[in-house]
Amino acid sequence: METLEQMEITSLDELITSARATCSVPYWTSRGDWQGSDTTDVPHVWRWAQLRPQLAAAARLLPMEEAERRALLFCNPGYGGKPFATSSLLGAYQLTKPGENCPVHRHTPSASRFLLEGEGGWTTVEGEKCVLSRGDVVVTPPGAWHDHGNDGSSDIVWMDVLDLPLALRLKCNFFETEYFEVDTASESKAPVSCLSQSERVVRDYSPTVYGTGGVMPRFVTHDRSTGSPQFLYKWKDTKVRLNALRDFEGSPHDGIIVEYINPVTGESAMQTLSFHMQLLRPGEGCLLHRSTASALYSVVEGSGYTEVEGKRYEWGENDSIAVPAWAWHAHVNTSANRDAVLYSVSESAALRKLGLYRREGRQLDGSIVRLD
Ligand code: 1HN
Repeated sequence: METLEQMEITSLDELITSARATCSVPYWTSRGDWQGSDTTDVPHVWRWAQLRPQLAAAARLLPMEEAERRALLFCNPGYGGKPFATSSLLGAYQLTKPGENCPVHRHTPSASRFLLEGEGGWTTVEGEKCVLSRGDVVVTPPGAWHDHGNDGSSDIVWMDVLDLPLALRLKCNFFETEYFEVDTASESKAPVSCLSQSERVVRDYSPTVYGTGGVMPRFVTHDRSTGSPQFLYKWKDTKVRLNALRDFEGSPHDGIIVEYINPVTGESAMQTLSFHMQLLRPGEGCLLHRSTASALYSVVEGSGYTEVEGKRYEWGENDSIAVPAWAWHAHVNTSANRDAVLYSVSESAALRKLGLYRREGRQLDGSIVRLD
């Protein structure tokens, strides 16, 4: 009997069979398998009016000790029930009752919270207690210790966005929960295991040090994380900037749009995630555009719709909208007298670093231009 290696291959079909038997495949038979994109996520809106009552039920029925996090994870219908909002982003609405907290931990995925409801919710990031009001953003860079809680008198709800699906696909998703601090009050200087961090810098450190663009103290270290040294971005500051810009023409594709940045480098606020806030003036409709990054939006103010690949997705306050990568989309503020404001998170920062970011837009005459 001839071995596989000894058999002479006399046809292309035999070659294919022989190649498969040795775990290879002829290039010319496999092109369809890897050309294009394997993204399966679809546009979707998670409606606040539908999910908020479910969170209330979870608050009523489930003690925090059993939930660990009282979060409703967004499942993109394109992923058959997996908790991925888009190909790269995990999103969730999370409710924390007064007095509850989530123990300190750190992980490789980049994470962010955006406060939707209530006062007194906080995340302590590397010893900075960031107390959130509606519209505030807090980022927890990879490897930064963080714990959460609610010191207020009513429930708080925020939207979590993490690049966990991206980290999973890159096989670098790690979580750690063993956190130690030296108890300064005790005789022994041995580190002890802690569930929460002590505050090591003053409240509102981030907005105090970095909140005014254009000036920055030169007597503090900016080396605080793998990304931005600013962890907390206040909505009141962003709102002032958006209003100051409202009479500019803005972007035809995104209206009056600003990006949350690392104040030291001017780059995106995180190594992998970018954060934007955009103002759509009354009646403003944007032109279609698409990018290689997916995005998850939260409606801060107003109402309107996003057209994605020819279909309209209506939205109102606190709704969350997933726009898949490379999908043509445009936002429209349908109100004649009210602003619409959209917050969004995308993985474009990661793609830019990898040289994989690309953006295209349609012009008024229908032609397509490369934007980035
Ligand atoms: C979350 O808030 C964290 O606290 C980690 O960093 C993982 C997974 C799903 C929803 C929320 C965090 C999470 C999460």
